[in-house]
Amino acid sequence: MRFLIRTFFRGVRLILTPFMLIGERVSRPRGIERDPADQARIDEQTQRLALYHFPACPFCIKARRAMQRLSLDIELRNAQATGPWREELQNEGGRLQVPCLRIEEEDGSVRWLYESDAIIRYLRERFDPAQTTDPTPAPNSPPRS
Ligand SMILES: N[C@@H](CCC(=O)N[C@@H](CS)C(=O)NCC(=O)O)C(=O)O
Repeated sequence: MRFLIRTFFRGVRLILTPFMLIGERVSRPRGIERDPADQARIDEQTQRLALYHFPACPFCIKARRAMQRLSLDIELRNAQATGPWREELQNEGGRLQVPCLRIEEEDGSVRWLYESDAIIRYLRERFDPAQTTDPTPAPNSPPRS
């Protein structure tokens, strides 16, 4: 029975995947524009971030759209297929759930942030100039510079 249910959902996902990917592409939000020096500074910071995702997961699409809106060049690591990213997410992150943002802190320590809403909140707090007055900081958010 479990096998049938899993196969059913796998089939649904297979059918929906191209539509979701096309939808994401055609409705890609316009990213905010920064002056080149600011963007270069942000690009340097985002080198320490990586998003573990599945291409057609709706929660991942939501997180990727937030990244596009904020013009963030964050490495995407596809954890759907068996491979190093999937293993790393499971072993080091603690569970196989996407999206998950791997955050390398200034001191070299690594934090794994699960839940699309928490990820988006973290990115907005850190990189959205319009959010800097948000009175409710994300858990463990870094000090603002
Ligand atoms: N509440 C979570 C839900 C995330 C979620 O359900 N992700 C699914 C993919 S869409 C997942 O990781 N499933 C694990 C699996 O399929 O192995 C969020 O908002 O990030």
